[in-house]
Amino acid sequence: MIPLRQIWPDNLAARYRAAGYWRSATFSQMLRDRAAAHPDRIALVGGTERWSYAELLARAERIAGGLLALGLKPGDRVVVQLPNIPEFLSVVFGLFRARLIPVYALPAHRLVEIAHFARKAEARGYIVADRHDGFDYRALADELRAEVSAVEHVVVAGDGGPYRALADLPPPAALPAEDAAPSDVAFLQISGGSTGLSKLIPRTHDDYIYSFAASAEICGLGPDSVYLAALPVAHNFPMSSPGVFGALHAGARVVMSPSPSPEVAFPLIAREGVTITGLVPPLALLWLQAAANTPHDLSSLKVLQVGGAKFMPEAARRVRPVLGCTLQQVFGMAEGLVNYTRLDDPEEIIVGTQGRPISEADEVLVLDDAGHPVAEGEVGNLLTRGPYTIRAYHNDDVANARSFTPDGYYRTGDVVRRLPGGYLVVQGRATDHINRAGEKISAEEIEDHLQAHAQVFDAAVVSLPDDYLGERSCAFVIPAGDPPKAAALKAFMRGRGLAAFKVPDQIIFVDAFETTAVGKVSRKELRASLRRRFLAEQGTRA
Ligand code: AMP
Ligand code: DBH
Repeated sequence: MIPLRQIWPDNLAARYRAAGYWRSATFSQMLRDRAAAHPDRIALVGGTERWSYAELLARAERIAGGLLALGLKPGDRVVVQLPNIPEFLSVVFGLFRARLIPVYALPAHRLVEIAHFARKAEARGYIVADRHDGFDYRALADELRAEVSAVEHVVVAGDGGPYRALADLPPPAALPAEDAAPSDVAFLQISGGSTGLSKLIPRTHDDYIYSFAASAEICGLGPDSVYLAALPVAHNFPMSSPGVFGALHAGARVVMSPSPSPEVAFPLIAREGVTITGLVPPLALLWLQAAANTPHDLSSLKVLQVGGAKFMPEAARRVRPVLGCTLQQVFGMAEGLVNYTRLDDPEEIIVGTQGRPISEADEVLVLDDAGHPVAEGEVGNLLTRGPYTIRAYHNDDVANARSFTPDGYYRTGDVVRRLPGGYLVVQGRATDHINRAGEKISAEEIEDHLQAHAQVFDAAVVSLPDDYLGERSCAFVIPAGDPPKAAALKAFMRGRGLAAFKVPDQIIFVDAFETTAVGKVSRKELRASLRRRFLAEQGTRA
């Protein structure tokens, strides 16, 4: 197995420890400490379950022993694909306790993505829910095992069907006596995949605990806070900014919402007295609309976080008057750097910026295309390094060469302006991915799948502005002979086992792509020119 590591230069690691950013703690230790300090406090609410801190710990330890008894060995990687159910947390804390490595997949992922994660991480296990949102994950497990035979162990939260149910693990094996080292990689998070397939992001106990503990402080979490996990909790934002881990670190309560829709989330906010939650912009718009005349009492909500994609100032301005709470903009990435507007920032900052970094140790560069720093307030490429930003992806030399500078900065691909005080305004991005309601889609990956269709000669995928999604995906397709029906092409894409959010929202057939005098255009220029021409035509028609 390719070893998991995340290495900062010695001098910086020493500085991060000396400054107290890295606290020499591990996930297992954190949960043990909290369970010892306040065993009976409710940690987690979901469905009909209400677990105290002591109960969460006991369940995690039982799962840890059971997974080892199945034959998984410390160091093995396990793909975890669970929706927002309490078992998400008992499973991942169980994996940490057994020194197994979770690889976080989203419920929306399908065979293409899961097989990619399993291969890249060399996973031996796969933990899923039985069903969620009308989809049977046990069937996906069948397909995965047929494709990636190294995945020997499947465990199912709920009805196991042909597989082992989580509630029916074998009698526990002895747990490892030694805890992981704080500098060890704790899990693999998933990047949105700006070029090609998603990359695996190794995060250490030290760096991740720092990021969510510091986030919890910035977000004002304490023992009386109630955090609603509305977005899929495997995503880095609801996991760690401050997310479910930040909430548990603060001794607060986590409420799992099975869906982010107002119909499901509003009654939970009222019933559980939720004080803070996080949304992507399209959902925030939906909540603003629904909150205007809801029978549910939302007055407990103090902070609404919005991030994952740019929240436009006009919408941002409405949060306080409509919901009666503070907006917090969050601009983060699974690779590390997270920016927040602070709760007591002036309204112009909260509405008009995407916040400033968590840490005074976050190093932020805003550079022009030649690599020179731009003046304050000018637009440039955002690069960063710091105590919780990775130095390398797992098992991906090509991406590493592209995404990191020789002195260890992560090239975020985001184009920003930096204002006085370090506040960032996201202006756009340098790479060609689509940010569809916070889900990042690689143009390249989708073009590859389109080209696999017999009636597709060539395809270019671009983002188009969308009132609701922020951006939607549009595929320009040159047919090979008779064009296929757009609906058939979409069905073909779904049939390839792709997450549904990656299926192009719109397909436009064209006869040819323009070429320059040289007869050759870079994909990037081609996409830009297709987008420009389409928007210009729309403009003239409107
Ligand atoms: P990932 O690297 O897949 O975790 O995706 C992180 C990316 O999401 C960032 O690099 C940004 O492009 C985008 N993003 C996250 N939050 C925001 C935000 N508040 N405004 C604009 N873009 C955002
Ligand atoms: O989009 C993201 O990846 C994101 C957004 C907000 C993120 O990873 C985060 C906060 O931590």
